[in-house]
Amino acid sequence: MGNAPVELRGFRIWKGYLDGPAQAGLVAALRPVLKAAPLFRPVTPRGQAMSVRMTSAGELGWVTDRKGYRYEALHPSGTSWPAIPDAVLAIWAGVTGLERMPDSCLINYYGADARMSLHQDKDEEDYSWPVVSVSLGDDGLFRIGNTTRGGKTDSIWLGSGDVVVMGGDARLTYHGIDRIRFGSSRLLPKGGRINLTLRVAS
Ligand code: MD3
Ligand code: FE
Repeated sequence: MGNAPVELRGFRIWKGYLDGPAQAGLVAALRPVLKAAPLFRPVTPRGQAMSVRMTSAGELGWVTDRKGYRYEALHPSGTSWPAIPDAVLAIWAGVTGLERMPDSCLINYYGADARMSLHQDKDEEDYSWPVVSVSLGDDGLFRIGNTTRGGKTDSIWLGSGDVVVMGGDARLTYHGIDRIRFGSSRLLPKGGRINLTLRVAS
């Protein structure tokens, strides 16, 4: 679906990969996932509450608390994470062409004042697998840096239905979300931005 991808610092960005009905279908598929595994507000190892709320689907979910950043088989409430919806797996297959499916789908929710500072994704066992991001709802200003801290960065607005693939040399690039344009989309009834991050964690 959609146009050919744009390449930025090794990131493959598919603008409008999902059309309106596909985005709405994805939100509908996420509803039971969020009901079974409610969003929670994670705390960094240093005890700082994150502004993004999150939960996961799949065999493993990414969590952070005083004990550190890691993947866990259980939601903080003690229940297993729900399965990754087929519509989400179809996006992974479509943009990566891989037979191996992700074992983790992190669901990040950004309210009006949420952001995510520049970081690398380094908690996975094998960095040769790509990471795929799906944006839904309000626009988010995505910043891409380098494989080491510092240096020049590029920024790009990610809108609802955009899909980003990061693989190869770009897999360990610093990235983050500076801010969202709250209310820019009508996809989510209460506004905000959802980002799905698909990964092979182990
Ligand atoms: C990084 N989330 O949860 S996804 C994260 O929009 C995270 O919620 C941001 O960074 C968000 O770790 C950005 C965009 C993205 C896409 C592909 C990647 C980040 C990536 C591939 C490798 C590393
Ligand atoms: Fe990340």
